[in-house]
Amino acid sequence: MSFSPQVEKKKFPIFENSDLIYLDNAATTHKPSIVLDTVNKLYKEANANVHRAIYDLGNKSTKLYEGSRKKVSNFINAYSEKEIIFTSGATESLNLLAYSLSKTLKENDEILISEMEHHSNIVPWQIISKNTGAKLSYIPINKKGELDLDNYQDYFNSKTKIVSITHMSNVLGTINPIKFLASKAHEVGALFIVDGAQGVPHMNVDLRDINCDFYVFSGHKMLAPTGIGVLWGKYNLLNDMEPFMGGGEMIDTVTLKESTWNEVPYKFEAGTPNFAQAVGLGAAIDYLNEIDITSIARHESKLTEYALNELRKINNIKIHGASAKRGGVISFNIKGVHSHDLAQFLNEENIAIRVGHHCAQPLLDNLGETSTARISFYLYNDEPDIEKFCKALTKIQTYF
Ligand code: 7TS
Repeated sequence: MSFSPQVEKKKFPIFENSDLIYLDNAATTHKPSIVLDTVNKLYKEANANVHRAIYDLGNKSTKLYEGSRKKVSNFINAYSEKEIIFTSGATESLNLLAYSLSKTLKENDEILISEMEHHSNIVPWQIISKNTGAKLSYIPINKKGELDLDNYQDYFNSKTKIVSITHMSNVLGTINPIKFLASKAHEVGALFIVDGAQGVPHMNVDLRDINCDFYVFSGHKMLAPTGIGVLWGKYNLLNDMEPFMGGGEMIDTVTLKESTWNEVPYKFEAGTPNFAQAVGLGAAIDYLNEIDITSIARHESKLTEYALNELRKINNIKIHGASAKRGGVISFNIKGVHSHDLAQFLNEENIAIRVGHHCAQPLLDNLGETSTARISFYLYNDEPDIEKFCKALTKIQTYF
């Protein structure tokens, strides 16, 4: 099935009566009317706290909230909706995992991540490494901007207990061989976590096929509201883990002496969850299913190929990363033009791109840069967006 980005774009109010060219989708995506309307409708017609109000309104909101959990579960082919934990985003999901799994770590155990991770998949592990004495190691990156797995045996060993790797780099667009990494982690008895913040929004994710143990992502990068994200984990693993936050709903009993925990997933959903945003995520998933995520992946792949060809025609440009397996994210620098000047100039033309270290400073260090310019696509971008963007880049060069 194919779709028209121009037709879809009309369903996003932010683009109404605007010539905005939005190329910062790795940071966050815009919301179609159906998502905004769904959230609005929930507040107007079904606003009551979930899992506690026993009047009609409460039943309605709870049903919608749990319905979203089912939609998420189907979207990523989880074994059961009980394995879907709603969090505020990928960052919270990763912190939850780092905190809860740290209870099983001993001094000299090893945690393995990579040099291309987003800070949210580095800093929580640095914190628990310090707290537990477990060693944090990094898979390096090769010249193409891929994980250097030539000597993977050096990284996966009997001390490795946790491996946590991004599905796709938010700077280079490199798509990592996560199925291979999952099997290598499991061969040494380690748990395998995938940071899917740049995965699920852009490609078909089948958790059973990947065979990872945990997978995390954020709703706002896939057309849903902010403040909602997902932690998926295998049920038995979640069941054995300690809760991250304490509070309402995550308990079974509380006495002055101690508390016992509710069952998974509620054990990990302390307090009033972001139920309106969760319902919005359900609407975003319906929308993505209607277009079909595989068509979106194909569209982004074509657009990336087109953009790379057009960018290569620009003088003095350095495009970072050259992996054959890449998604719709391109980072570059133009000699003689600071990336912040570039972004400001593009802003004058109503073109939105991100510049900076993209919360991936170790990766930027590896590239020998302190800042890059980055464009990232979604389903509503098209070739004319790229043409206008490249034309603006050429104009900037004559200016500087
Ligand atoms: N992991 C990856 C790979 C990401 O790209 C991001 C956000 C996160 C985790 C954290 O997601 P959050 O929703 O919890 O913040 N990446 C970006 C970015 O590239 N520009 O702004 C945010």
